[in-house]
Amino acid sequence: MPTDTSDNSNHSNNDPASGASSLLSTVSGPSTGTAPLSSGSNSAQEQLALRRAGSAQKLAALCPANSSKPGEYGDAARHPQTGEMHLPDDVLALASTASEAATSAKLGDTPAQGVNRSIGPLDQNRADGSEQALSSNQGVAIGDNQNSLKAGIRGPALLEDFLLREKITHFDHERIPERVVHARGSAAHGFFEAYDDLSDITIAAPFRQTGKVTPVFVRFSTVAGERGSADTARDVRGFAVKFYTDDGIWDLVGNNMPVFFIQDAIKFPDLVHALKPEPHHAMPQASSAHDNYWDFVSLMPESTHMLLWQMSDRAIPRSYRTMQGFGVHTFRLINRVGDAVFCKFHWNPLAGTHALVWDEAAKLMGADPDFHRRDLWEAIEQGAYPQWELGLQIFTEAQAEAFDFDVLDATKLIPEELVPVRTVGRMTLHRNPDNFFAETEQVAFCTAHVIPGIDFSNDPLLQGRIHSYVDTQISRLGGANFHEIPINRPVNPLHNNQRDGMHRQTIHRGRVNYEPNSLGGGCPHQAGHLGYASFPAAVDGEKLRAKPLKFAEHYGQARMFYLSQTSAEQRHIIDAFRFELSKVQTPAVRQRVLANLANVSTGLAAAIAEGLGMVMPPPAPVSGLTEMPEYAPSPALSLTARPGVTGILARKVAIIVGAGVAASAVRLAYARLRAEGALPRLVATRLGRYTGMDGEFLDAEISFEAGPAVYFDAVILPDGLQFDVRDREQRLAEFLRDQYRHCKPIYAWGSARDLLHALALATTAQPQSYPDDVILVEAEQFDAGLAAFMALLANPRSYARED
Ligand code: HDE
Repeated sequence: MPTDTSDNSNHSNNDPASGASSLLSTVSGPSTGTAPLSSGSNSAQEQLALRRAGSAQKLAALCPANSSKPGEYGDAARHPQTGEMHLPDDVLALASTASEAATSAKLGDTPAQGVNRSIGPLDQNRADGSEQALSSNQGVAIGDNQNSLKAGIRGPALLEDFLLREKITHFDHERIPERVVHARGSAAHGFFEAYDDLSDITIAAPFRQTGKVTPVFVRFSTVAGERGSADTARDVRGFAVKFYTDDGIWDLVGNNMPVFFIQDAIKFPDLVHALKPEPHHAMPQASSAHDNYWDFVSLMPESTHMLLWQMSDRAIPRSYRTMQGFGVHTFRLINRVGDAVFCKFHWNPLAGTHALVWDEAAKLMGADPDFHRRDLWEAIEQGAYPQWELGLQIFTEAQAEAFDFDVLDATKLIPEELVPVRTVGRMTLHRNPDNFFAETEQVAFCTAHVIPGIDFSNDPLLQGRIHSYVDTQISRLGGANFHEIPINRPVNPLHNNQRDGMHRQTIHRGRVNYEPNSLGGGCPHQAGHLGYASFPAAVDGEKLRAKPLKFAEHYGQARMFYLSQTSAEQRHIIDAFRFELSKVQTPAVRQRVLANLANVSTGLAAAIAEGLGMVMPPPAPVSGLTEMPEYAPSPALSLTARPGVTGILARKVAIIVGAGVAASAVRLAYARLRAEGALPRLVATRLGRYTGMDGEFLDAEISFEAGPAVYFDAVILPDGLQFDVRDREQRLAEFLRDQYRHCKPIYAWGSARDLLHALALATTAQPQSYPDDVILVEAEQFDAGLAAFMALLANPRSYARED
């Protein structure tokens, strides 16, 4: 007859006759919960087993049935309940083992209840070897790191050399698969501060109170190139932000352009195959300038808008610090009472939006493939912390329906004139990673990582991304436990019943790894209304593969973008198309691109055709399913709309020095630039000490070979500077020509003006204004000239010289 054991809560911890010997076995116990035989005096071990079993029984008995069940069905399920939870009366009730009180240097303390010690600050994973000796991965001190173990001094190496083998084996496995896109990237730590309390709009933790600070880790990247490719390639830039919020990880995985090439995730592998190096010869690296790419995009007219962004100066940013970021898709924000609004995310750099010019970007690929990585690193080391403001475009579903375009179509943006951007906070990057691999390489961004208050829209691109990112981390980071890599762990406690798998780090206490349970007191229990709840958007319709009609219009916003650019920006777009298409070898592909662009602007298409020596084809047929809306130009789409507010902070200035220059004035200029956060450097033909005209000396910091013109945002030529006759390669002349060609401010005073005249880079001796950003002044006007130069430097580059 079955015995009811539910009343065995009096299974006393110290009752010597309560079945201890049975409990020392791992199978079966007395049906009554009491011992069939008593030894009379229980050992310490038996007493622990009794305590554990007794308290487990008590805990399990608190849950005679699953009280949550009825709430899982029908309307009741709309409001998930908090799971039932009970506390044990004895910590041993939840222990894996009755022996958990045994401690050692390895085991640490007795486990604490309800605590996940594997998360928390990264300190627990940082290692610093200073003042330490070398050791093996097993902690054995290494006496000799120079010689392998040999049989005789000239003899063969021995298989038994476990130190050699451990070291080489680890080395053999140092590389992991690179990201299939966005392989090349750089990252930094920082924090986000909320300007306002947005809880009326969203319960998302970073926006819950004014001044709320949330740690972030941000990775910037290019898309096409491999891990070692050059930073300044023409490309879209990734702008991925991981927020370590009080409510878990939120990843806003965006780009520096607000639209995308395709409308449905199912086309992403095609796009990336076409973009990446061609499969037969694996060329070109980090470049879209090849047949496959233009073949594909010209057959996908929905990419036209994004192509204009990609051919614009946005695709060659001056720095990661000077580009915008966008969440691209429409997301949802949800408040406490469950109301939802739609939202687009914008990051606006306080340093302003600045770009390179193409010739400069191309030269930088050779001179410094790490240009953006170095720039980010150096800015942070210097204390010139990169900052962005976060802006939200908030709109309702009803508003969205009235737009000419579909907000679920990622090839369209919402003009700021239509829905203004509300600034809600600021992000500051203030710490470089300790270790590139552990942090920047192993960070795993996933669009599926959302927190309460943030939800998806039905954008078919976003829907596919929700799957892709988690999936890719599993192969890239070697298994399902990538969330346990320190950089990926949340800062809030995390408890669930997921277990095992490759490289599992967490050591779970207790035997319960399922829910519902009574043996674990029901824990970890479901969070109910405090947990994540998807917005109950209504879904209706047939199961089908199709796009909404508004998705069928591809040119209106491309035209808006083009018309919103300054004439210099438009010229750069034309030049970029000419360059890219000149590298395409199949005339029919070039033809198709032109035919698509003819629908955007005949002027644009004709200018490109002219550069390619082609006759303009007729415009590509349009679907006609949706009228092309007439958008007014949107000034916010020009890079000039955001000059920035941080002045000359982190701008790099070359001060060319040599024997006989006005050294005291150079020192003054250097100090003034530093005082305002710029990074001046003394550049010369060769390193060493130069004595100036006034007897002061200057130590050159970098030579022309190591610091070519493309490294610098501007150049200063001091009085007394001359061409070095020994410099047969004319490096100073080349330096100045590049500075001039790349439209950067130039300041020369006194006799140094002659250098520019000699190179025909300046026409007037002393213009009153500086229309082409070349400042030439007499020696006595050094101060005024420097002030004018610093004012120019604080502004965006002027492209007047190109006209
Ligand atoms: Fe990504 N994308 N993507 N993407 N993406 C990846 O995830 C993918 C898209 C973006 O610094 C991959 O971890 C699909 C749009 C950034 O680590 C992968 C689709 C936007 C990063 C992936 C898109 C992005 C990635 C490759 C179409 C802008 C780098 C490695 C549906 C909003 C994040 C990885 C970092 C990386 C898939 C389209 C941004 C394969 C399927 C649109 C910034 O999962």
